[in-house]
Amino acid sequence: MHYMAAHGLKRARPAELIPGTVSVITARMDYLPAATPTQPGAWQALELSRLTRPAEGIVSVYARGRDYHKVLRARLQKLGERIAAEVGPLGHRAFTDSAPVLEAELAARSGQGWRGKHTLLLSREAGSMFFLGEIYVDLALPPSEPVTPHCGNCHACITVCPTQAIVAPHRLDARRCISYLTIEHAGPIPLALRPLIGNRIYGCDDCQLACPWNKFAQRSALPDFDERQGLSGQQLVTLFGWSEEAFLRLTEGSPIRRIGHERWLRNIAVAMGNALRVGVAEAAVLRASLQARADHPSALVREHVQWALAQSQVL
Ligand code: B12
Ligand code: SF4
Ligand code: SF4
Repeated sequence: MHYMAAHGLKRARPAELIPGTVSVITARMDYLPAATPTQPGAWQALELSRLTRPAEGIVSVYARGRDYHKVLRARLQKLGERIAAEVGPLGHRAFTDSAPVLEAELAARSGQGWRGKHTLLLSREAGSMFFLGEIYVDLALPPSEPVTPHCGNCHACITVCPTQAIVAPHRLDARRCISYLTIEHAGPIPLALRPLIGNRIYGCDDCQLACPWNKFAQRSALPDFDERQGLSGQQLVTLFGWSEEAFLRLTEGSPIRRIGHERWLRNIAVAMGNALRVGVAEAAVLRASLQARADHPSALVREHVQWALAQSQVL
């Protein structure tokens, strides 16, 4: 994530990124798939139950459908054009995680919600299961007001975090966060953190699953975030068996594609090692599947496979 340091204060100063910017229009877009159970608390219970099946891989909810960068940015760009059609010539640029922009902070200051203790933006109407995006415009708009925070004495997200990555309220040590380790981090996953990752193979939702406000999380109005076949409830051995060609085909248009086949195998090997350590009925199949990748051309994959195989001997 060195791009964050590289851009320095440009991230906090919109007019340095896009000269002429005087206002920022912020937006949030819900992403729970349409098929998510509607009873209060039911979707979190369903997601948490996946943690009790260690031979299954968990892909975080936001990544099971189409890549949000494309979906949200295209819609914001269209919105900018429609505003321009109404108000006359308008300089406008849409972003969603596509430029050095402090999205959560802009959203908080403009009243989309408050920053939860897990650092994400949170709203009384929609929990935190939404993406953020914005349009930088060269038009002076009346500013909207921030909302009051509603975390109170709750610290459920801090307590539940498997790696204790939320080191204090509103402070995240990204180096410990499973989302960082499985998505952004390129090298070997630190040994001490591997057992804590469990069966999470892409991203992590735990701090959001624990959050009481997420009983108000909303379903997406779009089909784009509907789950793709094979991305949830899937056995680790099946996902580990994907060839590079299958990985590229099955993750076309999905955010997962960005991590590449090598990191995909690295992540799944960690989850397989964790399943072997806790002892699962599928142990023999898991070991055979790992053995089949023991000579993989990537040293990174080989090392994680060796680690995973060694886990069955720990007890
Ligand atoms: C880097 C990044 C990560 C990193 C670090 C996360 C973090 N909390 O910092 C990692 C890889 C760990 C990560 C994980 C996730 N991420 Co992320 N991530 C980002 C990204 C690209 C930048 C965030 C960032 O700048 N962090 C750096 C810290 C230091 O900044 P900050 O806490 O926001 O702000 C502090 C400082 O900037 C300072 N500050 C504020 N204003 C100013 C002004 C000035 C002048 C100065 C000097 C300082 C300052 O005070 C703030 C409070 O301490 C944003 C998109 C974006 N461009 O904003 C998405 C984003 C935050 N992620 C998102 C999501 C969905 C996730 C995950 C849920 C994905 C998943 N399921 O695995 C997890 C959640 C983990 C968590 N608890 O945060 C969404 C959040 C939506 C929401 N509801 O809030 C975002 C907004 C992407 C999007 N467009 O929707 N992410
Ligand atoms: S995403 Fe997971 S690892 Fe990261 S802070 Fe939240 S609970 Fe912790
Ligand atoms: S779990 Fe509790 S402390 Fe954490 S963000 Fe939600 S309400 Fe705030």
